[in-house]
Amino acid sequence: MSVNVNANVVIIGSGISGVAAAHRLVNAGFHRVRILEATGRSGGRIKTGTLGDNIVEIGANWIHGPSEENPVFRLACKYRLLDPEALAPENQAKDYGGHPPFVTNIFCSSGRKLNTDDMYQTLEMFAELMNESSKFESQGGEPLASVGDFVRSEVQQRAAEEWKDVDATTRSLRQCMISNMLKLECSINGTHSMDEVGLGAYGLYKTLPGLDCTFPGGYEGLVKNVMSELPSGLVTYNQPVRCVHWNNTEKREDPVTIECDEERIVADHVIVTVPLGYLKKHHSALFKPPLPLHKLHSVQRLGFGTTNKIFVEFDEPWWDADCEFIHLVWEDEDGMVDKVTDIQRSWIRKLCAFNLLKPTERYGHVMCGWIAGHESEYMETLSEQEVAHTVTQLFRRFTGNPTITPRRIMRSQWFHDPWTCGSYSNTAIGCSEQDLENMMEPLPTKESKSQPLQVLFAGEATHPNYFSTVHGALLSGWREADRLIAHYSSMSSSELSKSKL
Ligand code: 6YU
Repeated sequence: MSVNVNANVVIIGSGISGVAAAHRLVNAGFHRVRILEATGRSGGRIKTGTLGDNIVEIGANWIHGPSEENPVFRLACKYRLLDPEALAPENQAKDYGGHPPFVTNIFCSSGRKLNTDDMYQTLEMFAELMNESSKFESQGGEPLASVGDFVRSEVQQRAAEEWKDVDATTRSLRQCMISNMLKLECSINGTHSMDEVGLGAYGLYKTLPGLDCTFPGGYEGLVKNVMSELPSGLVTYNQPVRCVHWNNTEKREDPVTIECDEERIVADHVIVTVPLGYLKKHHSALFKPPLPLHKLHSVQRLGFGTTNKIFVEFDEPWWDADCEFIHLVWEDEDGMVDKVTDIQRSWIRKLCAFNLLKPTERYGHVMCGWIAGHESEYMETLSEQEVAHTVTQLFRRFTGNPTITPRRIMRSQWFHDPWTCGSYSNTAIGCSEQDLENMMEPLPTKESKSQPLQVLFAGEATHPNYFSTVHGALLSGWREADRLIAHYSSMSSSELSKSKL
């Protein structure tokens, strides 16, 4: 459809979902679209920075499942943003269910490097259990409440059989490896602990085929290219929205008023794309009247946790030449634990794994460390010097080299970002498909006789299967734009002339 639609649409947030919604609406002939963005930039959780001369991703890293079905991949191809390997048909066909295999080095807290083959069986068992965890959703039942409980219980049972000939030291080390893998899963899922991720709902997240790839020029290139196709001045920066007044029954012609610090903006429709972390914290101030209870409960039930990155650059590699991923395994953690008891003293234990930035010719010897949960949130409160000191001690311990010193260290701070309040969403215990449905439901709800589609909701936490990803966010923006487009397409010409055309 392309018509001249005069409806006044305001989008809150200039992350990928907001930008995608604006793009779709403008292309369909809506010419009164604007985005209000709290910060001074577009991209939100897509944020490219630098470490020395290197481009690094402070937020989203990979295209998860880069293949034809993935709209981020299609756009990245269109704008020529990818390396040739990412385009290779064989890479698009690879399907690893969200857990791509990396060439791995494993170091222990006593300063030893393990033979990865010795841990192969344990890593396989863990991968199998994660795969099994995702099956309960379609089976309609869950033997235990959380993914963490399931993994621990199954490892115990399977170890009794499969590890029965193994000596106590090896058995203990394998359990320590499970602790490490659980911590890594916390980072992947954006949760404090896998004990907080619901087992039955875990399978709601769907993966796409394709070997995860990165943007050599930075993920922000995607946002910039989409933005370049929008009219200039469409985004108002440094314009935080404080309150959305909807169901304005007195002035039917302007059902929504958006309150900013120094301006009140009227609109026919508003698309809210603020992160779930922001919604959890500010919903009561953000909506007048408040969100209906069922929607509010879904905002509260869905999980939204912190995953941060700590980039570390070394002068020389101390890992194998072909290594892509490094695990740091604490040898006193055989309780299959993914959280620390004394966060202030031991937060560093949660910094469990690092991926090496490749190719080395481009990045040098830079790795990206993953740290999730409350330990990660505490890390954000420390000074850069304190973080650098503790990270340096960690590497000295695990390499057994008392003088090794990183050249540079840089960390992200997503929890203390006031417009994000964490990293991404997850299906916490008690969540179901219905919560994601509720998240995307526009206001007023269907039962109401008031003017429809006053407040629409997009953003990663509103996608039923691709929540927590860039492609999920992008698709949610298109979905809500399409909802408005369909609304105006279905109006008769007399209705249209009376309303907004
Ligand atoms: C992906 C990846 N990736 C790592 C890290 C992070 C994220 N993601 P936005 O927040 O972008 O925009 C909202 C805007 O609203 C923003 O600009 C605000 O400033 C603004 N705003 C807020 N309040 C406002 C107000 N009041 N007024 C006005 N404006 C306001 N995704 O595909 N690949 O590698 C990663 C990663 C550290 C933090 C990621 C990744 C998530 C994406 O970044 C994120 O979903 C989208 O960018 C969100 O876009 P948006 O528009 O919705 O919001 C198997 C299995 C298990 C299941 N889980 C699997 C997890 C897989 C995901 N993993 C991701 C991991 C990494 C590494």
